[in-house]
Amino acid sequence: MNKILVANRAEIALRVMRTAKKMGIATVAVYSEADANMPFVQFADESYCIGPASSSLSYLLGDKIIEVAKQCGADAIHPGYGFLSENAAFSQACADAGITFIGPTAYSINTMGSKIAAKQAAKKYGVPMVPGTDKPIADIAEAQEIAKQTGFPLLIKASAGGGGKGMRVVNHESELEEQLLMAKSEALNSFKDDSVFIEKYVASPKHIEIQLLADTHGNCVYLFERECSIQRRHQKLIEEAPSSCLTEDIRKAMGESAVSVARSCDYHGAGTVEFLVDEELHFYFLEMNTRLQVEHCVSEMISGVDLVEQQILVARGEKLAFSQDDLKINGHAIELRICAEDPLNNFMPDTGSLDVYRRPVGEGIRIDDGYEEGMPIPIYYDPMIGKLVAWGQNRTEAIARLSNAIDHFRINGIETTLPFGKWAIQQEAFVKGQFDTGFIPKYYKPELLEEYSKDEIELAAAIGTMIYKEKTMAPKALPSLKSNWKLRSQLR
Ligand code: MV4
Repeated sequence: MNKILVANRAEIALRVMRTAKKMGIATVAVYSEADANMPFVQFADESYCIGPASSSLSYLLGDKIIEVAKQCGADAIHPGYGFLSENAAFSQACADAGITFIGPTAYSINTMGSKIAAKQAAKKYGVPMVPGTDKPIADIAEAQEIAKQTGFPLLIKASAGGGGKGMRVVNHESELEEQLLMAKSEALNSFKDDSVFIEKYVASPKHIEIQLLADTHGNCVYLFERECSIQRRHQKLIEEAPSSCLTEDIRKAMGESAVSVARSCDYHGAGTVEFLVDEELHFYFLEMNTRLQVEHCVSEMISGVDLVEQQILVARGEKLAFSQDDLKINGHAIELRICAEDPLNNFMPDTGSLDVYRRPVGEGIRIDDGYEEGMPIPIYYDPMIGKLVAWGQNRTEAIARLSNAIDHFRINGIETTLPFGKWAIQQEAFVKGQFDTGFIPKYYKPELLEEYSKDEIELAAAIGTMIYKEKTMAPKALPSLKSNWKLRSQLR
């Protein structure tokens, strides 16, 4: 493997290219017209524009990207996350074109892409499941029969859904028929597949996922868990490794179950198995993500393994160079996603430019980002600017380092999730590690962030005074007081 084309953009494109360069492999960027000045385009050895800003006319054009790979002599394609990363047809098209897809086969993607097929495959390997069905619900009579076993509330989920899409809670028998019809029609509209299944509703679960690595020789290891319960609208905001609630026994049981899920679909490469964990620490298989995930960094930091490097080695056909017993958890890592979203306004995507963008530095701090100061955040794509990750010897040290790094991150020109992160990691429930997927709805109110912007308000007032003095005093008296600072309100 001599040249890798990265079929993605921004932070993950950079992340993949860094490892490729480290391994002495040449890199190719493909980019949209909106991304011409992005750091990943500059960083690549070669870059090709593949179309206009809209993803469907650029980053989602599999055939065009394969054509570019052929033309420039790339022998592999890394899809990153999102876009084409879990597209079975694209994995197959790469294989058919003689290009190595750095990811799983179409078979693995298809099996795990259908939640019903995934449950059927995993069940054969004895993976724990939420009580319910692993067959499409044919009619209301069948739904009523299943409801007798699960009780209420129950969940109707779309087989082609995932990540929270196409889920409906049914609280009472009387709503079942209506909800079933709605769920089916919604699934048909969204996914062109109206198959749905039913599960008992697990109240206030924790979301814990297991990072896996599998080679093409039948070896598979787990790189421990990530605690991802701090989410909003199925969008993760904070992830950490390890989880503070697992015992060694449960960690091992979950790891081994995750390996079974991988075996059930003949998996190779990096992948993640998601579990729901209830209050008694019972865990249940949810779904498998057949890609490198945004939050992979925390697993890298506690395991010392470069997951992209391993993806590349596996794609080359090499055997994993380590076994489960070689892997140990070292310290603790916490990641905050820095998104161009306004936590004071329902986390709505915020538009604008990074007028000021200064990264903190410090021991144990890793920043994976995709933009530089002065750049606009395009509206066409995911609003994530980057990720701030802190590692410490233990959870307390990781929290302290993350907190300090948030304080020293300067972003002006756009609202971000930084103040939310600062607030979240100071909450008693977070510090104690006693939280579940209900953390944000239970504790978060925008008003609570006000004290986190206080410093900024004071700073703005001080700058305002300075500008006022500059304007009113004799100009010659204060030649050095010219300020480049602008008030936030003027920037918006
Ligand atoms: C559930 C559940 C409760 N019971 N399944 C949401 C995303 C998708 N991967 C599955 N999800 C859930 N499935 C049963 N049987 C609750 C959720 C859920 C959730 C899961 C993980 C993280 C955040 C969540 C927020 C709301 C609901």
